[in-house]
Order: sequence, then C-alpha cells, then structure tokens
Amino acid sequence: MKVDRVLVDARLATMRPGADAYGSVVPGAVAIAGERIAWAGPMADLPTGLDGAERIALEGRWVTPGLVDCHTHLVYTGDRAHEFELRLEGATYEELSRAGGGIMSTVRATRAATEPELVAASLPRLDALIAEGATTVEIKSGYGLAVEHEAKMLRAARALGRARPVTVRTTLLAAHALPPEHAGEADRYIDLCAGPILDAVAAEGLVDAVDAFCDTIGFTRAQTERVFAAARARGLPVKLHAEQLSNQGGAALAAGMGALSADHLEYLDEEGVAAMARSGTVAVLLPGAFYFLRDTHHPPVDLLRRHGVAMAISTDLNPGSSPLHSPLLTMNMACTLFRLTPAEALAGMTRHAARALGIAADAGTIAAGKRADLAIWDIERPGELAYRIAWNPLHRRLWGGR
Ligand code: DI6
Ligand code: FE
Repeated sequence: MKVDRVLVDARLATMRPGADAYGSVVPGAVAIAGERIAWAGPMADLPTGLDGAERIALEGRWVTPGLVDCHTHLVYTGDRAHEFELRLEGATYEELSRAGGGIMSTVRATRAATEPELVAASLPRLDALIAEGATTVEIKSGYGLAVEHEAKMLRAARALGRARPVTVRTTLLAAHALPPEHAGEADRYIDLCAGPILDAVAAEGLVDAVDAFCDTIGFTRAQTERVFAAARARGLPVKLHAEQLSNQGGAALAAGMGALSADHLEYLDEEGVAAMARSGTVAVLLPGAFYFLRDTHHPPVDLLRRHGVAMAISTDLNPGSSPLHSPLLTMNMACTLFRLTPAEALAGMTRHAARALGIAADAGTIAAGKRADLAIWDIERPGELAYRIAWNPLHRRLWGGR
C-alpha cells in the first residue's frame, strides 16, 4: 500500500454504522494516500509496509470526519441587527419581510457590492466555520435575485472555496424572495429562475444544486415545482426550504421530485415525513433559525426517527434568521432544542449532511476511499462536541489529507 501519512494512537469516531452510535474504533489508525483515506481501522490491524509514510501520533485524541455545514447563506453584505431590535419590540419576521425588510434588505446591500467586496465580507464567516472543524460548506445564492447578482454571489462562493482549504458546494436559490422589480408578477419571476438565471449560472459551472423557498412569504408549491423541473431537466439535484413558517406540503413535493434534502421542517406533518422516507430525502434541521426567531413549533423529530428519515443539522448561517457561525453550538442546540442525542447531532453534521449535499461517496464518514477530510479533537468522548457552549476543542483539521 502506497501511503503518505498515518495517524496512529487515535480514537476514531468513524460515524459508520457500527458497534456504537459513533462507529468508534479505539485505538484506531488512519492511513492517507494523497487526498484520500487509504485505510482506517483498529491499531492492531494496521497494515505493514508503511515505513516510508509520515507517522503522526495523536496521543489518544479523537478523530471525526471533517464537519459538513450543509445549509448556509454566508455570502452577503450588510447586517440586520436593527431588525433584531425591531423583533424584540414585537415585530415578527414575516411582518418585517412584508414591509420590504427581511431578505430584501440583504438583497439591496448584496446587489450594491462587487464580487471582491462580497468575498472579503464573507471570508471571516467561512473562517469561523473552518476554525471549528468544517471541511465542507454549502453556500447558497438568493440575495441577488437577478441574473448578474445571483451569478456574482455564486462566483464569490467559488472564490471562497479557492481561498481556503475547504470544499464549497454551491446552491442556486434564486427563488428565495420576489424582487421589487417583479412585484405582483411572481410567475414571471419564476420563469426567470427556471430559465435564464439557471441557464446562465449552469453554463458558467457555478451551481451544484438548486433550492427554493416554499412558504407564504416565499413561493408556492406550483412555482417550486417549475423551478425543480427545470433543474432536473438540466441534471441538477434539488433541495427545498420547506415547512419553516407554515405547512405548505413542500417537503412531500420535494420528496416526490427526488430531492436530496428538505430543510427547516418545523411544520412538517406525518404525510411529509412518510414521503421523505420513501424517497430517501434527508431532513436538514436548523436549530439556529428556530432559536433566533424564537419559534416554538418543533420539527417532528420523533416522527422522522420512527420513519427512518436521516436527520442532518446545519448552521443556516444568514443575517436574518440565523446569524450563527458555530457548527459546535449548532450541535448543542440540536440536542437542547430538538432533543437529538449527541451522536445524532454529530451524524447530522457529518454523514447525513454529506448525503444532503449528494457527496456521501467523498465525505461524511471515516472510510477507505473517501477524502481525508478529518477533524482531530482534544476531548475524552465524542459526546463532548455537543455538550459545551462556546468552547472549541479542535486540535487540528485535515482537508484532503493536509
Ligand atoms: N429561510 C431562512 O431561514 C433564510 N432563508 C429562508 O428562506 C433566512 C434568510 C434571511 O432572512 O436573510
Ligand atoms: Fe436557509
């Protein structure tokens, strides 16, 4: 076996289905060839003939898959601190949105920024995720809402991926809100989302998946379906902001169209859960938005478990509903607010998050053949990752073996 480096004396939370909920291998080792894991398993079974490889002794530290933040809106400029104050005085998120604030206030700021300005504003946010062990981050457009600005956002996202050792997956979310120049003509705007905007960003190789916001302040099921049909016709996977503020049956629609994931899901009903189970659509839970909007309607975690729907979790990092820059705090919130177990929370930030992005062959577990995207932690047991608040025990992070 040709191997470049070997991590030894580690404790592995492989997150593969195994003896325990973490797929633990103690003591374990990981052999890395180039960007990939060549071998992972018990120390006692470490293949011989690895003499040329660099040996890195981890002194019993825990190694997990690199974290996968599978739902962010981290490319934007401006902030919405004022709206936070207004909400604390009684205004609701929907009211601010209907009054031209909310998503539209970030659209105005983002449209006014150049691509380099967007990159500069967004890098510190990406760095915050990386500092806590993220090796893959999904980034959505959706604050441009016109072809040149959606393309600018996605170019900025790609540039962020080149600027840092992290995998960036891009998602077109042109169907996020209705821009003012199309007021009263949502169907005309959806024609643009499903046609010229999608074609332009796809032609430039800027888009890995397509998303929409199906809700009373977003778009209808019929409009969502048109965007998805166009994406599927172009060979692009789809995912959906569904059932965040009300039950529109969006998750069932998404599942019926083979969506990778349906996200938020506070108002999801059993019919939607069953549809997701049938299609293998991942449920992406976003406790940051639930917390920050002071929501009280919980996503149906027990139903999702009972139907065997995989649950991912993510920061939803955005300036309006979830200004949350911490994957670890997100794991903690998933446990405290949604009653996930710490093992479910870690699986939600690794294995299931990779599936929600359609990259399970490359990321999400520690297994031979996958990318060597790993996080090494100063902890005594993996459950600690979801336990502490505002504490970062990351020792080191490997992305593609480096
Ligand atoms: N739901 C959300 O929580 C984000 N987008 C969406 O459709 C919020 C985006 C924002 O408020 O800026
Ligand atoms: Fe979101």
